[in-house]
Amino acid sequence: LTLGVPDYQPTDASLGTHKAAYWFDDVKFGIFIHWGVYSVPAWGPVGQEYAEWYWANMQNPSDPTYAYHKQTWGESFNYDDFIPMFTASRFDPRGWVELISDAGAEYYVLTSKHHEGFALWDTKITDRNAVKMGPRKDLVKALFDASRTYTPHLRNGLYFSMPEWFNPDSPWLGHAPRNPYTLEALPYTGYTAGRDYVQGLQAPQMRELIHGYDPDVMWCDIGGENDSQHVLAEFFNNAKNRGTPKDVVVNDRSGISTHDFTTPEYATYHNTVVAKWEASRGLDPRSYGYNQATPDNLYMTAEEVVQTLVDIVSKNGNLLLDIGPRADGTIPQVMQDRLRETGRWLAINGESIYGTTYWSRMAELGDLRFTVKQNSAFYITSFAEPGAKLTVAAPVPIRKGDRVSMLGHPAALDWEYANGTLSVQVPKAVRARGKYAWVFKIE
Ligand code: FUL
Repeated sequence: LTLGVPDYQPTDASLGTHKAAYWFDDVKFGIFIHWGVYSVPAWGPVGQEYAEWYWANMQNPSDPTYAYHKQTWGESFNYDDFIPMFTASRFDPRGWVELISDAGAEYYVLTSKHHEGFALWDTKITDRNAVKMGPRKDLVKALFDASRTYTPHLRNGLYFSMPEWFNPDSPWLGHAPRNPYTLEALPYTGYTAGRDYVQGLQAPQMRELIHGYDPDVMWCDIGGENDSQHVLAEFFNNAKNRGTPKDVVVNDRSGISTHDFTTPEYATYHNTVVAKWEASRGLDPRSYGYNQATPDNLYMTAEEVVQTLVDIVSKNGNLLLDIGPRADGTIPQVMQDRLRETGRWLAINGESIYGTTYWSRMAELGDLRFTVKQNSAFYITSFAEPGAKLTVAAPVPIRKGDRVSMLGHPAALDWEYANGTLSVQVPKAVRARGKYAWVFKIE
């Protein structure tokens, strides 16, 4: 008996039947990577603006980036003069994917092209790319190859900005590039003007990514003019019909209603949201791209990362945590430290995260969060170090004979459930083993 699954059609009705893949729900934790020409100036007002927005911000006289640029680089230094300085000379793709894996992340999403329009892959559509200029290397291929060789358990994702800021054919900001100080019109480096932006550049580039790199996640941004119905139907069908079929996902920013998950940005949902979602933010207090002005002590701590992850997962979300490598491809030490420390917590406590689902009864209770592994375990995570007794005034699904323990410590703990409250005895030697978030397992 052969039951064929029909191809997706480029219509809302057909694409609307696509759902987030099971693996996307299970993985919970991914690493976002913002890397591009903006990684050269790598600057923005600390805690206020995205450093990857440098090109747009340097054109706005009321933005601090305008004065910063003039002072640091001079009035005649145009954004595209940064391109040769984007060298990737110390880029170690194997080191990157191993770091991502050490962090306990199960997927990553690399900016294939941000709003600046500089493609990190070998696009044939425009010379404004990393093979023709700057690094002189296909950075997307290098990272995907490393991942497939050294960390094959990771899923590989690509961010793609639908519009481009100063591309003359995609006048997002209403004008072609110009020097903000002299107002002189500038060429858009590597680009031949005069084509239909969507059919001549955007859709063909997306097809190059889909067919040439076979991503698991397409993380589109901004939306706007698009041909996403056709492109996404191709993305889904390509995944379905390849030799070994796989399930891929797309976010909610491709300009059409089709999406597998929503994407709160430097924000989160405060209640359980049943439709799949993924929150993203940088380790930086307010930037995805590297901001060299941000002092280390303003980065998220490992404790904040762990608690943010647990909180999001308990409400049915994923966390896509961003790092911004430097222009030479090195990853600032503070980012590496935070990721590795998060990975150490996950190595012990990951079973309360991966492959779990939210507790339909409630999302949170003070410092407590809950996750469930269907038919096998119930997890209670405390953000505060418990005292001699952990008290949970909630109807947790516990039955006589169940075993309670704290992850990272083998001992079974004494417990009782009375008057709607669970009390677990937590000896000092047990709770002293925990850090950042103490996870109790009922099985
Ligand atoms: C936003 C962009 O404008 C930011 O620079 C960043 O890429 C974020 C993830 O999406 O819309």
